[in-house]
Amino acid sequence: MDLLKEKIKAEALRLGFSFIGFSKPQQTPHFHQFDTWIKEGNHNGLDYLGKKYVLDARYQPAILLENVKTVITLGIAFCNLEEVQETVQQVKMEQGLLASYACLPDYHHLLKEKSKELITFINGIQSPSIKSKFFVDSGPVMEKDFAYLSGLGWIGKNSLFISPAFGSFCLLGCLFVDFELQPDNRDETDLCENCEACIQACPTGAINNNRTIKASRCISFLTTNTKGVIPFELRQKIGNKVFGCDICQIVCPLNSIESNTVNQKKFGIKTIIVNRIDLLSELFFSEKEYIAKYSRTPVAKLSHELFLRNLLIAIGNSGSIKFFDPLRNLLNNHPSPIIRATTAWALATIDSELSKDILLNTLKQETGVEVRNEIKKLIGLSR
Ligand code: B12
Ligand code: SF4
Ligand code: SF4
Repeated sequence: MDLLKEKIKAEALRLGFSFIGFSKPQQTPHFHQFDTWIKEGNHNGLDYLGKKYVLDARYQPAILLENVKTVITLGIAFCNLEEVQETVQQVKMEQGLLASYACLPDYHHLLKEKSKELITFINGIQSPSIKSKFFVDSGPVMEKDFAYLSGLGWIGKNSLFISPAFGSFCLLGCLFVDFELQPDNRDETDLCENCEACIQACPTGAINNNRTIKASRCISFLTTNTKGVIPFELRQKIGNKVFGCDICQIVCPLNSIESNTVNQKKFGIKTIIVNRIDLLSELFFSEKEYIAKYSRTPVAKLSHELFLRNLLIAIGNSGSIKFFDPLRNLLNNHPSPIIRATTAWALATIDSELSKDILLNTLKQETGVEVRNEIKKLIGLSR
């Protein structure tokens, strides 16, 4: 390995990255799968992925930085799998679940900050100063495919990148730089073999059999990207998940408990909120309380209104009668039609008989078309 590459690698690991790999800024091996995925309309609701600039950049990544010579892929393994498994097993009827990454400080900032430290280091040993651009979770860059291209692991059937050492509970970023480094060799290992645990466990059947997913059926998409009401037929399948979903990773036999915990500590990431949440108390959160709890986490990308919508789905799925009175109040008084429609659904899901009169009465005064249609559907009236 050349000396510069060795120094960069050592510094990245010292900074707390779990792995680092090097590749050319070339078209990645699965560009055509991505292109087909877009043409088949699997990206519905993630329309930015089908935009020309994204397709152009994924087709030819070199357009993203003038004179780019190398892509450095960086990853952090972040999850305490033991805790996540315990949480999922012990979650109570009146609790909701957040995905594990949602309980950390926002990873976009974390990775960006660490990448800046790495750039400073490189500038200290390289002359002249480098030009670089860092991407994390960014549409134009196929981050998983660059990780694969640099020999760091492979893409599993759940469509996530899997590192043989750290599993899939990791987050990726790509640093484009304008100097040459020897690319790493691709590793063709694929330990998914005959396993299909993720495909079978996915509650919404979102996982295709070609290592991609139907984004619009994925609970992660439904709870973090959907802007209006969540499609009727998928609400019950969301279960108790309020933000994101970890199921296809929890069931994956390749996720290792020890390595992830050790790495989370090394990178200096501390879980800042717990992933089990009390549905009733969060239902009463003011906007201010919501911001106070979630502003530093990835949950903050959701408005309070959409977070409340997600809580209501989990509340409906809890089947607990304890929520009836607060829901009644929301149904009649909340200013948002998204919230009133989802509340009507939650009431009917908890107890269709008991909710019938409440919904009929609401219909007499409700003016929102969407809410009226929802109620009519729930009580079996034609529109
Ligand atoms: C859009 C997006 C989503 C969408 C769509 C996800 C998807 N799988 O397409 C939604 C909102 C649903 C989502 C959910 C999640 N996401 Co997301 N998401 C992205 C984003 C921004 C783009 C992904 C994308 O382009 N999808 C379109 C598909 C077609 O392209 P692709 O995923 O790259 O597809 C590859 C494979 O399908 C593969 N492939 C296809 N066919 C074949 C065939 C063979 C034989 C092989 C080997 C491979 C292969 O090649 C394709 C090209 O790389 C990336 C960041 C990035 N820029 O890469 C993060 C990213 C993928 N997400 C991430 C995470 C953490 C999640 C969640 C786990 C969050 C959660 N806990 O709720 C879930 C997991 C859902 C899942 N099972 O994929 C991480 C994944 C880390 C990892 N280990 O892979 C990423 C990389 C963000 C990051 N910076 O770390 N996400
Ligand atoms: S994140 Fe959840 S809903 Fe999405 S593919 Fe995985 S198991 Fe299915
Ligand atoms: S659960 Fe099985 S098939 Fe799915 S990603 Fe893990 S090893 Fe591969």
